[in-house]
Amino acid sequence: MDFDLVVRNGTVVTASDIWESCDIGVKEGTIVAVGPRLPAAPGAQEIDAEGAFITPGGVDAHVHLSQFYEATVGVDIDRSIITNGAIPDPENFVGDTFDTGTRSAVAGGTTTIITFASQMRKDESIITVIEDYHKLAKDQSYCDYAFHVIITNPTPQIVEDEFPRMVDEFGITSVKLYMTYKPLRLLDYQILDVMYSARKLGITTMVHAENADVIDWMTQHLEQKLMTHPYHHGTSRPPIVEAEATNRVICLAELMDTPILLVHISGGPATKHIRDAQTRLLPIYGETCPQYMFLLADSMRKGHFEGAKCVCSPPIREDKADQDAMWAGVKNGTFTIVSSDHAPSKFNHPNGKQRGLKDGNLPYGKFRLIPNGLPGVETRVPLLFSGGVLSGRISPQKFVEVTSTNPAKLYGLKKKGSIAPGFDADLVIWYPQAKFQSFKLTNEMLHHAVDYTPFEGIEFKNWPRYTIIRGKVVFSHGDVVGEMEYGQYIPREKSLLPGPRDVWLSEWRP
Ligand code: DUC
Ligand code: ZN
Ligand code: ZN
Ligand code: ZN
Repeated sequence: MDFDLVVRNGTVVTASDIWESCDIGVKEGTIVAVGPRLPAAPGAQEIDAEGAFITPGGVDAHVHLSQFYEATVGVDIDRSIITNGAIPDPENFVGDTFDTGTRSAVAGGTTTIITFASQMRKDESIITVIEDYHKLAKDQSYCDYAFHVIITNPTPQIVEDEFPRMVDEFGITSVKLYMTYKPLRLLDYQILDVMYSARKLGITTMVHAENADVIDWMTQHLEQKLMTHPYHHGTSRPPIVEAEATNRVICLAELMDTPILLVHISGGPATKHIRDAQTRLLPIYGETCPQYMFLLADSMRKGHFEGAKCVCSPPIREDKADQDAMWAGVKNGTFTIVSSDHAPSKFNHPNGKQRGLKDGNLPYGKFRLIPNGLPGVETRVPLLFSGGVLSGRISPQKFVEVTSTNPAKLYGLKKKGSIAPGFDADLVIWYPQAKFQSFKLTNEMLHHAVDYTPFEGIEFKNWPRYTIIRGKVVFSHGDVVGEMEYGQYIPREKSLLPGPRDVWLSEWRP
């Protein structure tokens, strides 16, 4: 057959199957054949997988690029000064823009990201926000990309008039909302406004579930006791804070009969609420992240301010039982997806200030002033492969399911997330295991624009050898060889996973 590319002799993994000695035939960026010894016409590019694993390109459904992070800091900010289109002060942005963030993505086997177009100003049209982010991303992305919209002010104009346009004109079928952070959070009343419209339109609502008042109260009392070291970021929001908000928003979603995804779940108690809801067949989905599977808070105690490198929300937990609950939740299906929540800022700012260390009076800073979020778009897939599959904790199929297939299905990326005819030829070819020399990660090996990784020193037993997007090699043997203009915007369909059940509480029916 006349293929453009044939990948030969791989161990091809999908979310359900493994085929050894398998070839993949690609024509015009699409997979057209999968099977043994595919006959290829001369002229086709050939890549020998040498028996190594071939997995679908990673789909990272939770990535922040070019996003103003000041709002995650515990101070009131004047949101009217913020615009998404222009970067007033790079220090106030997440560490990565589209070029560096997506370069990092492909170097770690991720071929599609879903990143956030974030409504910042109180009165801002989300159509303008989406257009602004399109400008930021256009010709600046090494990988394919799609958008979620963050809603911080769900006016009737937005939920009634702009949501339908968001779905129909832009192919955006998911929104994220926050239950915490003063400048971002929605009250329960507003969450219902979003859900009511989301249900009608087939939108999936992503929720950052933490109880804002508890966090504020705890933070204030910790500051009075001078417990302001970065480590105490976790003290200010123990697992029950996440569990309460998770349970509350599940109740709201049940009332509205609408699918939600609980983003970046970190603790066992919240996981249990999600599991219980799923057992009752509610369309409740869960996401966790590698930082909650691989890190524990103890490492944050070191140094005066070093712990700031691991400040994210929800926090990295101190109890191993929470970490174990993340792995159990991945294995038993409670977590539909594992995403990076890549939301970094530099540890050492160009202006000499350290990450959030804005109060020079305290040698260990104030955790309240540290922007929340970590880099991780490059390490997600290799961590799950090395620390999950090769360490015997999850099967190859489960790895594919949570890093690629499910995020594609959940968010309506119809041609992403599998290796089968008709799908985009987005592939990761790994090293043959016998040929791979394990190594310990250092930040210099990574391709983001951030000056640290929270996963420094972790051992990797494999790493993507080739990353291929729509039939084109974009990363090979440690080098990014793709071009920044190559990544395409992917308009999305509605979720392919189960949605509303048409079951109502009391006489309420919309
Ligand atoms: N939530 C995110 O999703 N990312 C970074 C910070 C946060 O709180
Ligand atoms: Zn969040
Ligand atoms: Zn302390
Ligand atoms: Zn996030």
